[in-house]
Amino acid sequence: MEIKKDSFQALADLLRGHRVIIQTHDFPDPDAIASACALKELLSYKGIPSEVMYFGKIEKINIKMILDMFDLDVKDAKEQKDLSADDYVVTVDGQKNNSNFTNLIGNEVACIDHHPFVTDHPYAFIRHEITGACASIITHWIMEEHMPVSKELATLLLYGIKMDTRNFSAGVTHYDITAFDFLNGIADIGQISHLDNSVLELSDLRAYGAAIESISIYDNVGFSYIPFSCPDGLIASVCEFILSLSSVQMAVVYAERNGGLKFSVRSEVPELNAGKLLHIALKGIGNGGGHMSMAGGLVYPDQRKTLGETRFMEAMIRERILNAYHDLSEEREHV
Ligand SMILES: [Mn+2]
Repeated sequence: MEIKKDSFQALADLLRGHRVIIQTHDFPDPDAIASACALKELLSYKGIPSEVMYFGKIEKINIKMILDMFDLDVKDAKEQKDLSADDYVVTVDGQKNNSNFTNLIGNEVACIDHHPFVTDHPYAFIRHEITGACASIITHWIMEEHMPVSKELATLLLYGIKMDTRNFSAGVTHYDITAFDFLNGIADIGQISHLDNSVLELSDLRAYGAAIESISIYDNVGFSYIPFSCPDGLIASVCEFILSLSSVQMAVVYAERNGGLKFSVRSEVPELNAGKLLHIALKGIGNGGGHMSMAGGLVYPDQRKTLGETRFMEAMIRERILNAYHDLSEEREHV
């Protein structure tokens, strides 16, 4: 029997006999955690031990909850003193050289991902499928290998797929649906709704409160300032919340950060690149960048001082963003 180059069997053959590290991206989300932990179980089912690691931070409450709920062993790579160049690293839900993938000491031999393939790293094994969630790829492997699936594992995988496809509304393929169909019969739907209903920590409300207090809307752009430091994930969540206002098509939220300012932008303005906008807006006082619909950035501490006290700073930021907005809109009309 010929083994397909990107089959689970080919991956197992490659990894057998080596120390295996499954690496997620630096700020793992439910899809990354589900994919990595389910792969660990599948490998272990085939007699191959492995460890799941990330290099970054776990910030969101729902991630802390799934680690706890399903008793998952996910390690912080920064705390591992025994990593070696001989370790075989499998990058899951991302690729080596992605900006959110810190390079581990080990040898990246395999990649399993559902994002557009951009790396030129010479992986020995690649399983790439453009689909809604990476967890769907692992689920299909589990189905093909006839691995018995516990309620917990099915719940975790289903939650990963659900989160990465925004409740099956974004980027879903038939491949995700067949994975869902399989998991749905086993998973604990009560636990999924408990996770759905537990996205905020009490302390997060301070950030939401500050953002609501300071919100101002110019045209269809909503601005909010949070006068204290908070994690990137929380600023992004607040930004999505501001974007959910019907009168807002672009949300700009920024928070104090080590003497500077940390920015998050979310946009649903068609054909206007949020990354480009933030890059232009922060030129000379910091840096910014990102994608079409989401962007992040920083104002450097020495430049933050030159913006003056709060109300001047807020006005200055607004002006910079709106100018960049209008410049880009005009550019777009002249194409
Ligand atoms: Mn993903």
